Amino acid sequence: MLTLYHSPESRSIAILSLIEEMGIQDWIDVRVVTIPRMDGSGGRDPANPHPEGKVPALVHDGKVITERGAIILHLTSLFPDSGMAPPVGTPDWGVFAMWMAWYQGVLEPAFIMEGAGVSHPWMTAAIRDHKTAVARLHAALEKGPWIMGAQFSAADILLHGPYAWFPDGTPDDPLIRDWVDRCKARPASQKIRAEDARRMESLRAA
Ligand SMILES: N[C@@H](CCC(=O)N[C@@H](CS)C(=O)NCC(=O)O)C(=O)O
Repeated sequence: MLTLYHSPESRSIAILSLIEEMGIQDWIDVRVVTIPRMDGSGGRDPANPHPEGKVPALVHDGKVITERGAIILHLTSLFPDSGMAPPVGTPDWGVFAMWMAWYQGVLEPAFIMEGAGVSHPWMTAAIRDHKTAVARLHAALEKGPWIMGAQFSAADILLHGPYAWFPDGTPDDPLIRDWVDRCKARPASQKIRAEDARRMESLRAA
């Protein structure tokens, strides 16, 4: 049994979009939980099994899986016919797994560091900076039109996320901006975002 813990308008929307793109909605029970929000609203939800009270959390037969990259690897491996990732064990799958790890370990931290105006030699040595990460994105998209090449994949869902949320933080690079727009224009993304906005409204009204 698979259960996804989700909170509206948060990082877990990437997993909802993935589920929609994969067409595996019938296999996953989605539970909406609250999280503490930056504006002081919300709060940790005792129903959420994430060890830090965050979202997303995927529970598979009692095992708790957190971190979007890991959840994406798990779901795309469990449902290999969905077309959202290369076949497990192929060189392309290795590249796909690389993008998952690179997002979590490099792109998002570098994006946050830039937004926070923080720089430190230890951070720069370990993860470089947003500009360097953007150069890598640009190089992948030059071969594009998607991160993995000709085919849209879960790598696009994960990697375009911060730019979809924070347009002001999106690099002034037509290749990247057009890619973000293409990701946002996907019917699955539009549907999930509209549903999520409604969920957020009812949460605020509650
Ligand atoms: N590294 C995690 C980050 C998860 C995360 O930070 N989620 C935010 C939502 S956008 C959250 O749950 N925040 C609530 C909190 O900080 O307690 C991932 O990629 O899944």
